[in-house]
Amino acid sequence: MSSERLFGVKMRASQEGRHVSGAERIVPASRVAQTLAALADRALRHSKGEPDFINLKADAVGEVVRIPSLPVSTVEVADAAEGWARAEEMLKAAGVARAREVCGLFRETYSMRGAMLLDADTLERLEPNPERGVRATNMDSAVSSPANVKNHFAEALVLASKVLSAPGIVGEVCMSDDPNYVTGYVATRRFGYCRITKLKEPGDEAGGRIFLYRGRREDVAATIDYLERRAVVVETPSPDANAAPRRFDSLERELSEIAAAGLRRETRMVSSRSGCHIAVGGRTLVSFASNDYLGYASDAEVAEAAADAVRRHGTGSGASRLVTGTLTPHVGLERQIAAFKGSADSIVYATGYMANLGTIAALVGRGDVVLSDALNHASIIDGCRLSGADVVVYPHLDMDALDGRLASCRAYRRRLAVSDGVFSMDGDMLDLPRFLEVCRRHDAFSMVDEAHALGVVGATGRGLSERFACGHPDLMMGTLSKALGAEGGYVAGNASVVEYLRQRARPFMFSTAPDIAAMAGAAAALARLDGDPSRVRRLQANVRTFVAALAENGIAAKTDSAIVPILIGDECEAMRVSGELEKRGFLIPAIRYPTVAHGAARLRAAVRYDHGEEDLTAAAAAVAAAVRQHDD
Ligand code: WAQ
Ligand code: MG
Repeated sequence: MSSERLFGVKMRASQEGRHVSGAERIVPASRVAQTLAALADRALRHSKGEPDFINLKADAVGEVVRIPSLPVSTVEVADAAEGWARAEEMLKAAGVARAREVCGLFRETYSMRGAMLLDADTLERLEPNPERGVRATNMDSAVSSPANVKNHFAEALVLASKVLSAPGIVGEVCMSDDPNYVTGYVATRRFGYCRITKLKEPGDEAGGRIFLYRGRREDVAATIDYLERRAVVVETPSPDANAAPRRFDSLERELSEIAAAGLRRETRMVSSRSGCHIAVGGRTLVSFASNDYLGYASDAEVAEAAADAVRRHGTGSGASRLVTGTLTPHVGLERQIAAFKGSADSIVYATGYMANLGTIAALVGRGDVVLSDALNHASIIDGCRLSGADVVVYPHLDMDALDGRLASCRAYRRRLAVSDGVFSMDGDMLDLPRFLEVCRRHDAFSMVDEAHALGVVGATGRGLSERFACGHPDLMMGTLSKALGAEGGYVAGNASVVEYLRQRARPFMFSTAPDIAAMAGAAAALARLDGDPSRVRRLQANVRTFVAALAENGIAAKTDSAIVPILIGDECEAMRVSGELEKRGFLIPAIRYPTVAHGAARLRAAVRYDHGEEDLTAAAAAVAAAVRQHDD
C-alpha cells in the first residue's frame, strides 16, 4: 500500500434488527468509494436474506501493524462429532488442559455477535459485555480480494491471524453461522490455523467464536483494545522472506496433524519409585503400566548391589567394550545370563533396542534374507531395515507361512527367522517347538526376543524353552529392563554366534560400555530370580485372577504372558477409556498407532507380582465401567 491515508471501510447489514452480514477492508483513500460500493452490493445479495438496514462507514485508521498470516493445515473428519473431538485434542495439545469444557461452552456463543473471551485456565468469562462479546475488527489482508463476495476462509484466516497476534491470546475456536458452511477451525499459537472440515451439519444456523486468553487480569483491557481497535494488515509471507524461519513450519504442521488425529503422546512425570502404586501429578494410582513384572526395579537389595558397584567402579566405564570399557560387572553378568539360559555365552548391549538392531544388522546383510513376524517389535523391524538384507514379513504366528517362505529362500547365503517370544502389545506367544522345527529343516538361523518372557514364562521364569520343554533358538534375545528391573539387552547363544556379534555388532562396538549400575542391578535381580521362583508363581497367579475378573465383568481378554490387551479400536475412544480409568485411580495406558495398527487401539494392562487381589478385581470392574460409560 502507498503512503496515501488508509481507511477502515465497514459494512453491517440487518433485517428487522437481526444481523445478516458484515465485512470490512483497509484501503487507501483512493479506493474508499469503490470498496463502499462493493460492500453495499454484497450486503444486498446475502444468502441469509434481504437487509432492510445497511450501515456503511469509512474511518481513517492510525498506524497499521503488519503481521504474518498463521500457517494453515487441514484435518478431514467424517462428521461433526469427530470434528469436535479433533478440536478438543488440538486445544489440549496446545496447552489448554480443560479443552473439553471449553468446547462444551461453545453453544453459549450462538446468540452472541462477537466472541466469548475466556480465561484459558480458569474458564472465567472476561468480556465486559457477555451478550455482545468481543469483536475483532480493523483488519484486512495485504493481498486484495473482491469485496463484493464473501470468502469464508480468507476472511477467517485474517481474523484468526490478528486474534492470535493479540497479547495474551493463546487460541481461538470458530464455527460459521452460515447454514451452508460447515468447515470451522481451531487456531493456536503452537499449531497455527487448523481447518476442520466439519463442525456442524448443513442447515444449522448456529455459529460462534471463543478467544482464549492467558495472562494477568489487569492486561485484559489492552488485549480487547488491540482486538477491537488496532489496524492490522495480514501478510502472506513470501517463501524467500529471510525474517521468519520457515524451516520449522512443516514440523509444526505435522505436529498439529498428529494432535488432530488423536495420536499425540505426552510424557507423564512419576514422582515415586517404580511399583504397583505410583505417584503421578499428586495422586496415587494403581499402575498397570510397568514392565517391572517382578518388582526388582525398586527392590532394596537390588538397589544396594547397584549402588555398591557404582561406588567401586564409578558411574561410567569411559570407553567402548572393545577398548577399556569391559569391567568386571559386564563379564560377570554375561556369564550369569548364559548359565541361567543354559547357553554357552552371552553378549550384553546398553538397551534392548540396540540388542535387536545390532544383532540382526550384524548377522544378515545384502545377499541374505530375514523372515520377520508381522507383529514383531519396532526394534526388530528397524534391525531388519538397517541390515540391508531382503525382508520377508510373514503373517502373525503363522508357522505354515514361515515354512513356505523359507522354502523359496534357498538361494540366499544366510536365512534368519526372527520372532518375538511374547508379543509386546498382544501378550500372545510363539509356538517355539514349531518355529525351531521349521528353522532347522531349512537351515535358517532362529532368533527369539524374550523381552517379555524372561521372568514371566515357564515355571521358573526361564522363558519359552522351559515353558515348552524344548530346545533353544540359535539367538535368545532378552532385556534387562523388564523383569530384571534394570536397563539393557542381551543375546545368549553358542560360542560362535556370540563371538561373531562381539566382532560385528556396531552398537556393541561403537557405544560406551553399558551402565555399571544397570549391570550390577540386573545381576542381583537375576540371582534372586534364579534362587527363588516364588515371585514368578505369584505373577502367573495374578494374571489368571485378572483375566478371570475381566471375564466376570463381561470383558473378553486373553494372554499367554503378563500383558493383557483389552481391544478398543478407535484411537480417541481408547484415550477416553484410559483417561476415565485414570480418574478412577488406575493407570492402564492406551496403545495407539504407530505402536499398533490404525484402528487397533487398545488398553494394555501389565500385571505385576505385587498387585493385590483387590487391585486386580477393582481394576477389572473399572475397565468394564469405563468402556460402558461411552454407550449411554
Ligand atoms: N469478532 C468476533 N467474533 C465474531 C466476529 C468478529 N469480527 N465475526 C463473527 N464473529 C462470531 C459471531 O458470533 C458469529 O456468529 C461467529 O463468530 C461466526 O461468524 O477455513 O464465516 O462470520 O474454511 O459466520 C470459517 C472458515 C468461517 C473456516 C467462519 O464466521 C475455513 C465464519 P461467521
Ligand atoms: Mg454468534
